[in-house]
Amino acid sequence: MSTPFSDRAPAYRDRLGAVVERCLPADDHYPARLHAAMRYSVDGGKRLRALLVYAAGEVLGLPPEALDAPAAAVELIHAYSLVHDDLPAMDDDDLRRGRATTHIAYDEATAILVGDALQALAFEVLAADSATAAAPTQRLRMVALLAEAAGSRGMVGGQAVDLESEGLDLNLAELEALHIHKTGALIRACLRMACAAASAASPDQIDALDRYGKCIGLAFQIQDDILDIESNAATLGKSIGKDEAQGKSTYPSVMGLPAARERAESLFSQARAALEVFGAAAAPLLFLADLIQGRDH
Ligand code: GRG
Repeated sequence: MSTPFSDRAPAYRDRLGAVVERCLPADDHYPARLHAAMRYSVDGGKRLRALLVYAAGEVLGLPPEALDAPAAAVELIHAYSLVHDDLPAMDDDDLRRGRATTHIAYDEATAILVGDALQALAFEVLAADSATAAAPTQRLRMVALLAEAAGSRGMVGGQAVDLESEGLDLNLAELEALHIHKTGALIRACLRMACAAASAASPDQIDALDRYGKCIGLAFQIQDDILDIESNAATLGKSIGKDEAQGKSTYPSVMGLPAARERAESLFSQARAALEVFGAAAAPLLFLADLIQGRDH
């Protein structure tokens, strides 16, 4: 690819939007209100996880048609996690992606069902989206990878520990384990699913992308902790200062703001270094490391 990935990122976001739109039942499809609420919940967002899937695919020499299902599936899982995280029983938030959270715009029961249905849809898309060019064995591998990352040994497990830990002072190792599960696992799965779609990926390449995903995933959450203190609701599109209000341990609270920044910077450097095996072909993922590192929301 001769043009920089930054030029193609908007087209990938549009592509992802079209894939999701194709996979979501129409707003007037029975039951209409649930489908409208699902669409409402998936709309917006930076689509960073989908971009990671497409960028990793480019690095591995894959066409986007091979990656549409995993890109859409990870965004559907991510959207479900945000809807459930915002519920009164969890983070109890009324603002997400710059507008009312799903349980405020609709109601709590609908928001629970939206999350349930988005999760099921993610696996349906991976298994059966006929427009995606993937062999049955590749789809099966992607289903297993996403299920592990989203479930109790990944994101849901991290969320459970996060809720149990409110009001407790976690040490750094405990906090890191929580973040690696809650946020890191799904981000890491983006890279792992792209590898699953690439039958020619070597063990070295798979290992390099996994190390990149692990570092980016943890750095992403440390940044989130920092933005929760330093940003504002208008920029973030969600409430701020919640970690402290809920008595949550964060990187800044455990190690101080300057050390938290240094830790994130070091992880971004490690992520970039992991890509050396790809030479110039690593450019799309290097761009995303810059984009994520420089994000303000
Ligand atoms: C409720 C099962 C369940 C899981 C929740 C990921 C998560 C686990 C909760 C989200 C809480 C949160 C705000 C975590 C910080 C990291 C994060 C996932 C931020 C949101 O991701 P972005 O910035 O969001 O990529 P957009 O809206 O751009 O897609």
